[in-house]
Amino acid sequence: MTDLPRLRPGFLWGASTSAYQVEGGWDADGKGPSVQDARTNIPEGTTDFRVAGDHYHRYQEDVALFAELGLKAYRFSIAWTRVVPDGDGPENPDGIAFYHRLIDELLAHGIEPVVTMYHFDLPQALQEKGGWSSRATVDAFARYAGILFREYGDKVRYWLTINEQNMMILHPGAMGLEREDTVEARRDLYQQNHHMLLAQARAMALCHETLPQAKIGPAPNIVSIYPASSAPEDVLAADDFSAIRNWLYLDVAVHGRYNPTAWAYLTSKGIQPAFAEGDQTVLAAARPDFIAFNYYATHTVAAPSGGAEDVGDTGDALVSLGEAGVYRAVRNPHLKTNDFGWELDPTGFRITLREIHDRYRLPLLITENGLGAYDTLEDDGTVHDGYRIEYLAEHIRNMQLAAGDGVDIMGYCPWSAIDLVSTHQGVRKRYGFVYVDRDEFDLKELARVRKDSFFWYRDVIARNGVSAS
Ligand code: BGP
Repeated sequence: MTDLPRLRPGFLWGASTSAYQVEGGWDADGKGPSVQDARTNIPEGTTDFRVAGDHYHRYQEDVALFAELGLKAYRFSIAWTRVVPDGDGPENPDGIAFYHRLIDELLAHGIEPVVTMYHFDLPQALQEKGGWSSRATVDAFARYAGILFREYGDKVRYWLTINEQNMMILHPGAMGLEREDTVEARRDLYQQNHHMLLAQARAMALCHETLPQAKIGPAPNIVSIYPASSAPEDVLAADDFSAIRNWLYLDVAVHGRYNPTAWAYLTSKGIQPAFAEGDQTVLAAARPDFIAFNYYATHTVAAPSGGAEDVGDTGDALVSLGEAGVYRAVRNPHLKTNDFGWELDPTGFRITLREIHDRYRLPLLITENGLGAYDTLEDDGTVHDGYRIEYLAEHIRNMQLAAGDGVDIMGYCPWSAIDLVSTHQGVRKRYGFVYVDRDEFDLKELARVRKDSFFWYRDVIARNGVSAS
C-alpha cells in the first residue's frame, strides 16, 4: 500500500532493453549487420556490440530473473537484421524464431511483451543504399512491420514504432552516423526525419488495420525545457527548443501535421523536408493509441548569444543537443548530476508527464528512465547500488504524484532490466537491476548478479508503488 496517489489497475511495471545493446550474437543464425555493427565511432577503450550481455544465448535465464523481479512487462526491441538481414530482402526464419522463443518465454512467465520495432539499428545494407535519405527505406520498414505483425501479432499487445527518433536526428552519433553542419546535410537530415515519420505512420496504420486489439505508439525522448530565467527571451528560447526537440515529433505522430514553430524554424534555415504527393494523407491517417517516451532529465536554456557556445553536439549529452543558434544550453544550478554529468531532475519528470498529457490527452507509457553509474561487484557477490534506488524512488514518487495530477499513466519501464552496453560509454556505464559480470574487453563468465536495486524494485512492484517519504 502507498500513501501516494494510486496507479491504474494493471499498471505495467516493467523494465527495458534494446536488441543491439543486450543481445550480442551479432552475426548468429543468419543475422545481418546493422549500422551499430558497422560503427566506426566507438570511443577507444570501449567495447563494441558483438557480445554485449549475451542475452541472445541466455534469454531463458534472463527471463527467469525478470519473473523473479516481478516484472509485469518487458520492453525490448527486435533487431530488424535478424528478421530481414539486409533490410528489404529475404526473411530469416532462424531470426524470426528467436523472437518467438523470447516472447513465448515471457508469456509463460506472465510478462507482457512491449516490442520496439526499431531501436537505433538500421540494417547496414539499407544504410549503404542511402538509409533514411531514401524513400525505399520507408517501404522496407512498412514491409518489416508487416512481418512483425504477421508473426507476433497474436502474442504482442503493445508495439512501439521507433525509439528516440528525435535523438537520432539531434544526435546522429548514437546511430553511428556523423553530424555535418552544411545546409545540404541538414536538409537531408530532416528529410530522413520526414521519411521516418512516414514509416512510423504506415506502421501505425497497418497495425490498426491488421491487429485491431493491439496498441501502438511512438517512443521519442521527451523532456520539459526550462528557461534559464524569467527574461522573455529565455522563455522564448525554451519554447523554440521544445518545439524543435519535442513537439515536432509528437505533433506529427499524434495529429499528422508538423508543429508550426518547428516548421517555421526549418523553413527559415532552408532545411525543411520535401513532401511527395500523398505524404500528408499518410501522416494524417495514422493515430497512436498511446505515447511512449523516454525521460532522463530536463534541459535548461537561455536566449542564443550568437557565439560558439550556441552550437550543439559538443559531446556533453545534456548540454549540447540541438540546433545551433536557437538557444544557449546552460547548466541548471538547482540540479545534481550523475557520474557522467547528466543532470538529475525527478520533479521535472512530473512536469514532463503533465505537459505531454496536457498537449495530447493520450495514455502515457514511460519506456526509459534510469541512472547510468559505475557499479562495483563486491567479493561477496553483492552490488550495492543505493544511488540507483534513490534515483528511481524519487522518479516513481513523482510519477505517482503526476497520476494524482490526473495524468493517465499506463506503465513504467526503467532503463534497464539488465546491464547492457551504453550507446557510447561502454559496459562500465551500468543501468540494470541485474549486474552482468564482464568488463569492456574481458568477458569473464558473463554471470548474472542481482543488485540491491533488484530486491528494492521487486518490493515496489509488489506494493504497486513507493510511499511518500
Ligand atoms: C537512450 C537510448 C538507450 C540508452 C539510454 C541511455 O537514449 O534509447 O538506447 O542507451 O538512452 O543512454 P546511454 O547508453 O548513452 O547512457
